[in-house]
Amino acid sequence: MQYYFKIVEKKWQKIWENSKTFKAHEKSNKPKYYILEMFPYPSGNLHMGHVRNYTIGDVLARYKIMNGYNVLHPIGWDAFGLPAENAAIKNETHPQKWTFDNIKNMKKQIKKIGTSYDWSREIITAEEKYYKFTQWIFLKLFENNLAYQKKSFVNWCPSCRTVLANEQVVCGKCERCKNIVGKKNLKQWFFKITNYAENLLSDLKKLDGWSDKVKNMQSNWIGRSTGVEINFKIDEINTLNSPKLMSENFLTVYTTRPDTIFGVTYIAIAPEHPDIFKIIHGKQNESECRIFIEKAKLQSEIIRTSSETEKDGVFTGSYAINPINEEKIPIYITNYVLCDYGTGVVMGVPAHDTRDFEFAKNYNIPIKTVIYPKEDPHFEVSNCAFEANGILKNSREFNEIENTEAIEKIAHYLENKKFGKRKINYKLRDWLISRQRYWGAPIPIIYCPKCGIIAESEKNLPVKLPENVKFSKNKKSPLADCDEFINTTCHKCGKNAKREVDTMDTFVCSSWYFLRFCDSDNIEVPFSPNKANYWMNVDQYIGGIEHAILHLLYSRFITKFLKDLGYLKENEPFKNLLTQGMVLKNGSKMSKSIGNVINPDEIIEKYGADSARIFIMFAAPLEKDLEWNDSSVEGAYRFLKRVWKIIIYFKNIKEKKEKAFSEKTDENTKTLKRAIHYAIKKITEDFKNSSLNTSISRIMELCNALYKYKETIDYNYNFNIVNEAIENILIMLYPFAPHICCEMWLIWGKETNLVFTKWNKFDKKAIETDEVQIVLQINGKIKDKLFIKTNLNGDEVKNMALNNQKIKKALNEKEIVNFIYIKNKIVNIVIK
Ligand code: ANZ
Ligand code: ZN
Repeated sequence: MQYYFKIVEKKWQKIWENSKTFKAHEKSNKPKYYILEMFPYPSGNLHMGHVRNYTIGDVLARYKIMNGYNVLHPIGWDAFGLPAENAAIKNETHPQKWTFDNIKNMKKQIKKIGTSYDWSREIITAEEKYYKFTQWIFLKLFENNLAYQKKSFVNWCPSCRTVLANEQVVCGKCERCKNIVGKKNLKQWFFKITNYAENLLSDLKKLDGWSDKVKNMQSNWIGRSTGVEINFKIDEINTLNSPKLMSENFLTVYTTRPDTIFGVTYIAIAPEHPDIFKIIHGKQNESECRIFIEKAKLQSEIIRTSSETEKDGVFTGSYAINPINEEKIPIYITNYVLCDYGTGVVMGVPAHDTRDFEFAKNYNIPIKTVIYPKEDPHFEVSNCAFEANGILKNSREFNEIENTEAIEKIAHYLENKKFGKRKINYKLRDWLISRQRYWGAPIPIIYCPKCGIIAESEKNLPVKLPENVKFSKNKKSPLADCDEFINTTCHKCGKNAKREVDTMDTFVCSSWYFLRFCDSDNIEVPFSPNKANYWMNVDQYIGGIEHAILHLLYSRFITKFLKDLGYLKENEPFKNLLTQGMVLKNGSKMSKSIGNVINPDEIIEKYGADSARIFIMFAAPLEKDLEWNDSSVEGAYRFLKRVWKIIIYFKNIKEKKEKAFSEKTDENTKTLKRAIHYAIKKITEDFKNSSLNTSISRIMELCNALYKYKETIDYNYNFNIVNEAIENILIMLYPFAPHICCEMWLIWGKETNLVFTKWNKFDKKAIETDEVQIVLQINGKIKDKLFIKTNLNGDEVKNMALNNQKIKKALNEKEIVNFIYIKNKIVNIVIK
């Protein structure tokens, strides 16, 4: 009987599929466990990153079933998005066809890995029955004033002809097509995620099952900042050529460093600031200012705020008055101040802020030191800004106060004098969801000449994507050209009206899909709260670190929002989060352009899914990058053959020579028993700690112990212990290599279903031992390992060590200077 993985894998995949083994049910006495891998974008082909992601999820899902959980393990497709549309233009296929063909192909590939998905819950976000409810979520947000329209400057990729989120702009270039991203002023739809900024931040504390790394990334993205808004009066005396500015004309700055207010030597204002034209109107350099403003507006924020970008600006001709000392200071328009953070105006303190320092150097603005380091009272800023903590000077009654304290004192002073007020700001921006593209969920909004901007009525959902549209390179969104789509009637007044032609960012689709899996067939509502409350939250979520910010933040936002509306009990979607590392080949990420892509199909064809799974789980800790290695896959395959071989060996003996099995319990039996229970203990711990890469080697060790038993005993086997070893090898190997284990389980004569077999608890007694393993070193280098009885004294150990063959050889009669023995751990022999 040979191990033909192709036959075995096909056979079991069919059995699981036909008997709906992994179909999840809400009715169960077992505790629920919801395990989810980030659903794939149907790009066309599965890559090794997918395989790693789904294998990890599958191992955990199968393990949880064995541990008595009612497991939900679903999968679906994040099917809207740009590539489908770009492919449509390039290859003249319809995005729908391109997408669904890809899904079909990738589904076949995923099934070949042997994954335990409940395929009856499969969802495709581009299907009407799904995006109907994505639109429903839009309507709910709109009803609650959390979806709004605003004209704003957005990142615009001229080649993809669409708006990009900040994170889709990498080093000022479009993440997809690598063209330089510009700015465009467009009317756009936003979700008011900023309303949830504080919750999104403070609830991070509750997420014990998330890594600090991801939590920090989220926290930095939300970017809570506490500071003061200070009003600087605009000086009127210098406005001779312009209509008099009103006396209540102020520029309000936002600063986190009120302690530096005596060091302010200019005001910097963002080019997009709404009051900018009031300030430059009629000034000598008005036209120069206008040119600068237009230029700066086209630069993306990422470029503008990069430390490499030259700090650029232009003097407005106007001045402001510092409220604390009535000093007159010039107002500059600068590229490095952004309009939509704080107030869009900054008080420039060149002595204590690096950006301000660079700017001041470029424009010959005075630099006034107001903080000195404790140890140097005569300190003056010269080569670079002094940003560290210190003591105040040149700051009147605040002199000689520590600056950390002065922040409080001056904030208090400013508030008292009504010069300003404390303010909390967030870096987090509202979520721009408008996309000027076709392949997305249409935004369910109607423009009615009589009723204005109104939401489509819930009963008219979905607002369907029309199929017959033209894709061409030069036009805007194909929807903007599709009369059949645009023209509609207003559900309020019955008059002719127009539809919104923007579609939603695909992050909207993926911000709630984990809820849909709880009730994927529901055609009335996105999910029944009962079912969602049964399954939610996701107990274990697994995906790439590249989604650590946006996808997770948006999912958390939508979950919190739906909870506030009463549809959900949980206010966090993902209890535990595992971010798996990448799959590398020769040290770099697999990519077509480098030509180092390993095709999962070929690996499975050559070695089988079980071997590929074993390799993937074995080769690296889950969160670390994994270096692809063909010979290790081959090694995994040889290991499985070894497992197969020994089980067949014992099966044959069991059948032919039943009498060869004894009941006697000797030292060998005890040793094997210890190996079995030690493995159970360790692998169970591995699962608890998500450190599964070590589990395979533990199973290998157990397998070796069984081989050793077979060789030492020579035919007089204790059947009970052999059976216990084989059973546990199969149970513990099963989550990793499910096909071969199910087959072996049958061959070994088991009639139960291995999938639902209970994971064993280890027997404490069996692993108790009076032996420990110590290492033998010479000059700190390990030469051998040795089992010794724990009660040996130093001399006895010394004797054993000096008689050890490897030590003898290494010593080679050299003089021993020192002999160190750390009890039950290390022997170190020091030689010259
Ligand atoms: C004066 C000052 C002096 C500042 C100093 C810093 C150091 P966070 O912590 O990120 O909130 N700032 C405020 N609004 C800005 C905008 N729209 N564009 C660019 N920069 C802006 O940073 C707050 C600080 O960033 C503020 O404190 C302001 O500079 C700047 F020694 O004010 B500070
Ligand atoms: Zn109307």
